[in-house]
Amino acid sequence: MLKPATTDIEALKILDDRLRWLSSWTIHHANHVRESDDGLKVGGHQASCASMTAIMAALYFHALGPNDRVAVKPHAGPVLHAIHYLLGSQSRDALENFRGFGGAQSYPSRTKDRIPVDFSTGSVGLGVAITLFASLIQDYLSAHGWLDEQDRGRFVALIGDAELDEGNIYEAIIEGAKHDVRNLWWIIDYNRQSLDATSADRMFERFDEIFRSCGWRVVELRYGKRLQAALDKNKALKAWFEKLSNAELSSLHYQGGAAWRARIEVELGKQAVAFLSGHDDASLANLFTDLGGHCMESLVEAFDAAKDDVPTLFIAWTIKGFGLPFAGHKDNHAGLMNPTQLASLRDSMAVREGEEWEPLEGIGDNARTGVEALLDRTRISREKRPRDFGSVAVPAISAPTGDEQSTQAAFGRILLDLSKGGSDLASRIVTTSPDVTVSTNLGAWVNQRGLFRRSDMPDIFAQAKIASAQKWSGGNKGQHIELGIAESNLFLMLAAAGLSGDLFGTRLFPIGTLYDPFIARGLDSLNYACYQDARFLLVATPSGITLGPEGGAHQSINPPLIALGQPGLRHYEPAFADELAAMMEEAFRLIDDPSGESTYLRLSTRSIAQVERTDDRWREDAMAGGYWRREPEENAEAAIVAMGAIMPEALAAWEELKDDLPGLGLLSVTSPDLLHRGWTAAQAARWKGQRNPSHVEQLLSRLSSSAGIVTLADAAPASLSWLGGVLGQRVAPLGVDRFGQTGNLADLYAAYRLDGAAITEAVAELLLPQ
Ligand SMILES: Cc1ncc(C[n+]2csc(CCOP(=O)(O)OP(=O)(O)O)c2C)c(N)n1
Ligand SMILES: [Mg+2]
Repeated sequence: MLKPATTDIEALKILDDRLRWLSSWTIHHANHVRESDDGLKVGGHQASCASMTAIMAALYFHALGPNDRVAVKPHAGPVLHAIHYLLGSQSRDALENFRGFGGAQSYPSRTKDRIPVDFSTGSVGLGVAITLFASLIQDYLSAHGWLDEQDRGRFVALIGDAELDEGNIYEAIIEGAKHDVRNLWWIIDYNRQSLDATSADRMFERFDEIFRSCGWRVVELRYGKRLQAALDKNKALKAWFEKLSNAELSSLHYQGGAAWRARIEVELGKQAVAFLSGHDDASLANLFTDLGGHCMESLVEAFDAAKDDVPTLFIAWTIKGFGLPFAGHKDNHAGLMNPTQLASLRDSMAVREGEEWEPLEGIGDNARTGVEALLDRTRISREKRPRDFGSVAVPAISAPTGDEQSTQAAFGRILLDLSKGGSDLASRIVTTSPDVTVSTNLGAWVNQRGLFRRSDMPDIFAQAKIASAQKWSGGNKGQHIELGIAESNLFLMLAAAGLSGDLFGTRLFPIGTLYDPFIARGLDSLNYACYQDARFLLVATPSGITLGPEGGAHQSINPPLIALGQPGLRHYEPAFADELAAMMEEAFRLIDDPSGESTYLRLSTRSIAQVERTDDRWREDAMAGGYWRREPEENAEAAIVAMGAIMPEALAAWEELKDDLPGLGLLSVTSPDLLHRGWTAAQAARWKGQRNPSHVEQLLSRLSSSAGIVTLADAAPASLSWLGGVLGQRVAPLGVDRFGQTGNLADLYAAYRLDGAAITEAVAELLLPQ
């Protein structure tokens, strides 16, 4: 009778071959078989796929449970598609259309692929780190009673070794160590090659040390069973093998058995005679490719042995392009087999011509039953998780009272009120900040709701009765996750928390705060969060030169332009507290709306006189991107358009100029982003015959077609200058286009031309004959 374990190992080996074949074929088909209309190279990474088919076979068909979530090395996407193809959850159509419009995506995509993709990947390093934050969110949900024990899982990242150069990985593991992160498996496809060439040897065994010092278990899978046995028998051979540099090793793998023999003969002489005489060239090459990451027994053993929750780094040695003709060649990253090479791989895999897509093609009858049984038993989800986590009521949010307020202070007050209100929404808010909790006004919220820690953290200062405005104790019911100063981590945390519904079936409302200029520090992580449709509220404050004495290093200039070009993120910039309240309400609604998005609020520390409203009419327009703060007369010849914290200057200039310029309007822009989007969407709709003018067109059509507009923003002038393109009106854009400096507001606004004098000059230039 066969032992079941042996059967599984054999079946896994067969599946490893199937994955190597199907991933190679999918890429080949897209490049060499499918018709090309435009002659563009399609591309794909056969070598990067072949490198980790054994690892992925062992993982998906053996180790993963139904709740485990995986971030797949981006250029191994075709292997993931092949896995789902074998499981019946990926269609042949999608594979035939790999990298085509609507086909299987080049890099796994949560939103665009039809198979369940837990985390999108593409920008290397980020997919790795998001798993760590997702694991923290899992602990957060468990601690708050939102996730049952049986629904918890492990978070796995499949990593290219060159990804380890991305600094965001180390920022993440440092943060993870502080939070005692667990249930992580990071598996390195250690093929010692990157995109350009073989990787530097000098980091050898350094990665282990770095991870160990952050509390990780490191498991190195250097040799497969056969190679281990051979090297154990011959110490000289082992020592020699282990001294080979990455480049030497790869070049030998590429050259094959004869090259191994020649090198060993020269360098080991008598010490290796017996060893060499026991192998012909083919068996030598085969033996030396038996590295840990290609040895099914070693992989299964290692995964089986790591079932506790200690975060574990597996370093699985592999050969880039394993089993393919360019295995080990330093230039193989984007290498594609030619049709002859592909045909020979096909023959070696016993795949009949014409049957290339047949899932279990080439598997003999005896083995087939075992393979099918293993596929049946595979525990990963075959379907995308339904979006059925219900919706959360968003209560009306009212503006804090006070004649003079800054938007930053109002933000803190609104959160405090929410906290005291005790709504379902408030219990689902999780705040996070990279060491700027207090200075972005989250303090009062944290005093109410506490820091999140898996184990209790006393506030030592409070215990010692030292006076402080800030309570700083933590426990497992806390709702604020404090991060170190690493903005990339903030965005990855927002990404993970913002996917809590999709990943865990419970919607959280994540709010992250940071200083506006430091958005740029984590920009790719922010883009990454938006790319996979994570939902959150980003509050960036302080902002602009309105920050005054803090100076140029902290005064942001271009984030509104970043937001203008960032899909999935809505920029709002309020001037007054009531606008902010409406925006926060909208932002929460958008988090929960299946077709919503994330929101970026750009706030300020400048306290300004609030408006008295006589009605609510401004609100709808403000939420759409702008409203007339001072209505223009029909066909007015001039308007001031202003955004955010410099509204007092705009209002004062309006007062000053209104008598000389009858009918002068003052447009308050609350979101250049929304106005611009509406404008381009309306244009696109017009091409399809729909004639509804966009909000910005409606607003500006109140002015004469030759009107002059002065735009004013404490930001890059291009944030608003484009308004002139909407109806062809003339624009004088005021804003900040040089680095800021220290100073009081009057001095700074004068120096950077944001004051009344600048507005008057700009209006004059537009309207008076020169
Ligand atoms: C942030 C980022 N920079 C650059 C790239 C381009 N790129 C894609 S793969 C790669 C090298 C990958 O090497 P490795 O991680 O070792 O993967 P392998 O293909 O060897 O498995 C690079 C530089 C990218 N995808 N993301
Ligand atoms: Mg590599």
